[in-house]
Amino acid sequence: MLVTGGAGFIGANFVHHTVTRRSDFEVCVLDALTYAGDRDNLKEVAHDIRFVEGNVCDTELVDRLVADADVVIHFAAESHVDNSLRDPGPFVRSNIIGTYVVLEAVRRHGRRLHHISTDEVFGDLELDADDRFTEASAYNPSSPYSATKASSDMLVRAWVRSFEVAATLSNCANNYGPYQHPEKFVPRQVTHILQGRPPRLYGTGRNAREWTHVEDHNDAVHLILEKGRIGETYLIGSGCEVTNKAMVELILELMGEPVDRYEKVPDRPGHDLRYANDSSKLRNLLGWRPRHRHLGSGLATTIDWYRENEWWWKPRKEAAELRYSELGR
Ligand code: NAD
Ligand code: TDX
Repeated sequence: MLVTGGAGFIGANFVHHTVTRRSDFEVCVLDALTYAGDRDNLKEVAHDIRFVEGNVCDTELVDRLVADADVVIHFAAESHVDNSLRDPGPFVRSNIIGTYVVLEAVRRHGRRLHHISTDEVFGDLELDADDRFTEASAYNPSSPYSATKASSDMLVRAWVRSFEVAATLSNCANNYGPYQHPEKFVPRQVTHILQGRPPRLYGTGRNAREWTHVEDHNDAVHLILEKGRIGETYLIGSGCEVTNKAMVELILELMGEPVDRYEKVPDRPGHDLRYANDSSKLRNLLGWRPRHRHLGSGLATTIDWYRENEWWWKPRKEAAELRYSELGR
């Protein structure tokens, strides 16, 4: 199994999951080790995998690694909306060109591909409504990040239809869990609190997200690999939808702080209002059930992980906060 982006947050958790639960797979990770990827994230499984430092845009390298694999899981991407607003270039290169390079290699060698994507490709939903994205929702991305992820999905769909590439796709809601970069919402707030600083809430805090534990995301990816139908898309979401304000309050409460001890900061330009996935296709056809159905307990173990792994997040946080200070957020 070739795992692109396997040194990032979700990819590294996927590699841990695969090594510990699926001894039938030999895992090779391809990762460019951008600011978001680190071999530290794979330290515990370093002896069980092959690691190749390289870029998914490198045609020759990707061709060689895909030739050696039976199946490719494509996580590699630039993943942070705020960074895409500062500089969209790396997003266009890694997310669009990178996916094109992977697709062409998979086509040449007749390999199975699973493409990892996001619910952000559908744009956003109205606040205070109860509708959800489905596999049939129209693509309507808002940010440079989501536009490049939408482009990558479109490429995968076209390669399935035109070249009969054996690919499946999944679009997951917001993830949380260990090894998530402190630029992202949950680890940013948790590590702020651990440093005695108030969390930072964008705009009104009414924007809502559906929070899915990374282990549940990765369970779904393995299920789709085993039982998914080629060419199909599956939406992944826990059903735990909360406003950002409620999420900050929950984190503060779990960490024993007053729930109003947060700061409001200027909003993200073009900030998507609400995301929520209807994952009934995945639940009904493939039998997926999230293990972490209770947001409070999933968050509590995640908070513990950050409490115990300051060595991991501290240097990353300093760099991320420098980028945020330039944006006034
Ligand atoms: P991340 O930023 O933590 O990790 C991305 C990894 O990809 C890093 O290890 C990085 O070094 C690597 N990478 C980036 N560009 C590369 C390139 N050109 N060549 C090789 N490697 C490269 O991201 P994440 O949160 O783990 O997201 C992984 C995937 O899941 C992405 O495709 C993202 O769009 C998708 N996704 C993320 C979420 C979420 O909440 N984080 C939700 C849904 C979907
Ligand atoms: O400090 C913050 N304060 C705040 O209010 C940060 C970092 C974020 N926010 C808000 C913005 C969003 O409404 O919290 C929400 C979550 O923010 P992010 O963690 O940046 O996630 P989001 O923009 O929703 O995108 C995430 O989910 C979908 C991932 O980063 C994407 O990779 C994934 O595709």
